[in-house]
Amino acid sequence: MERMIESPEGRVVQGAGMNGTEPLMERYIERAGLAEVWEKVRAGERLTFEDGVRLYESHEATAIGWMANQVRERLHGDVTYFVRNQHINYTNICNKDCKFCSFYAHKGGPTPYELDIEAVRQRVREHADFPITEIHMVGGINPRLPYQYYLDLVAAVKEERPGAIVKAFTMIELQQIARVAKKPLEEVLRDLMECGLGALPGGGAEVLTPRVHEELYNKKLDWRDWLATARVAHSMGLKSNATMLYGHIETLPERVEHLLRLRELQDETGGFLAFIPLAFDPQNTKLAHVARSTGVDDLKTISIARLLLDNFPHIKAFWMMITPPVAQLGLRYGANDLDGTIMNYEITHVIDRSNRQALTLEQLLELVREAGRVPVERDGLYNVVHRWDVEALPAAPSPAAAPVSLPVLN
Ligand code: V47
Repeated sequence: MERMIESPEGRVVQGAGMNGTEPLMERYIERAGLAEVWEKVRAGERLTFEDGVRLYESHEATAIGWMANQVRERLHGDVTYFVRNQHINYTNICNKDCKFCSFYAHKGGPTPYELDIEAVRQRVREHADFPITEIHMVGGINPRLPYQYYLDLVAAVKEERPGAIVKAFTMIELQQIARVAKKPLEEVLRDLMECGLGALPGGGAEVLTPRVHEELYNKKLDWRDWLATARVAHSMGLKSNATMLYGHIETLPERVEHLLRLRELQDETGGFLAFIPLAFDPQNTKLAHVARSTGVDDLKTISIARLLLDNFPHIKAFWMMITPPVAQLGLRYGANDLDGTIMNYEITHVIDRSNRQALTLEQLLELVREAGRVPVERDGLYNVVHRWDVEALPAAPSPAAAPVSLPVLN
């Protein structure tokens, strides 16, 4: 059965099974014991918790990836988003002691730092010649920072980069800001939005189950409070992302539980833009003995997210965590976004020994095109900045320019 479906880009795209591979793949999927799941995916029916666990327990990554790719193509065709963005981590001082974290300052770990507003401005100015359209800013829970610091931080970045979306503060940071402000969360969000806050990143969700919370990050928000904070932000019109930190102590059913909790909130608010699976990097953490996730697990996690999160428009293959080659493959396993140039990432270190902290526009375009996809540059809210299938790459790096304002797609 073929279906015509409206994509988030507002285009009508062909339904599953239009590329001629369906009969072959269906036989393979049946042999893999996933026929029932495929029937539902094909019919656009919602998958259950049991379906999610069955997918995770299957070793047939190619079958799972193919199904996820059908859904990805239904929604987005070949369109693959990326963003020219910059990450800024304003402090690594944190009182939460999460066992999976190597970023926060502690004895024998990184030296503590706290960027003052001028230093943050300077970071933004370092890339003044580059047309960045998203500034992603997060930091540790640093009890020394007063309310005014956060307001000044957002206002300063917005002033330096008026054309960019300031995507800042995870749910736990927002709760900390409300605590130091001694104001209700709604009021704090309103103040931050007035200063220029445009969206929220997806961090801090970790694995939204009581056991993982208790064992790894019990000083941070638990699943109920993380979701409750996101609910308030969404109700005020702020879009956010959601992540899952996988590949440590969590079980496969716990991953599914996490995804379904996100799906339930998305049904209620529609406020999530993208889901980003974050592969755990054990180096220099209290879980240094844990083996790093494999390429198969990274790809399956992208695919299963695409299949279970039927109400999330975007699934991101975050190249920094899984390496550019695996992220590129992810574009055929359900992902429709690669994140972006990043510029500098301090939470973890890139895992392919290249010590890479950034990708150039040319590298991103090549990754996308080589995967047979169409690169579309977006801003932090998925407004289209430029379709790179219609114009050749300029010979010299493009000059700094504010993106033209195009309609919000989601
Ligand atoms: O919340 C911490 C994770 C997150 C480690 O919204 C670790 O577009 C791996 O949320 N190994 C911050 N991950 C990063 C984040 C993010 C990244 C990219 C895009 C977006 C988005 C959001 O990093 C933290 C935590 O879950 N993290 N330690 C680690 N050792």
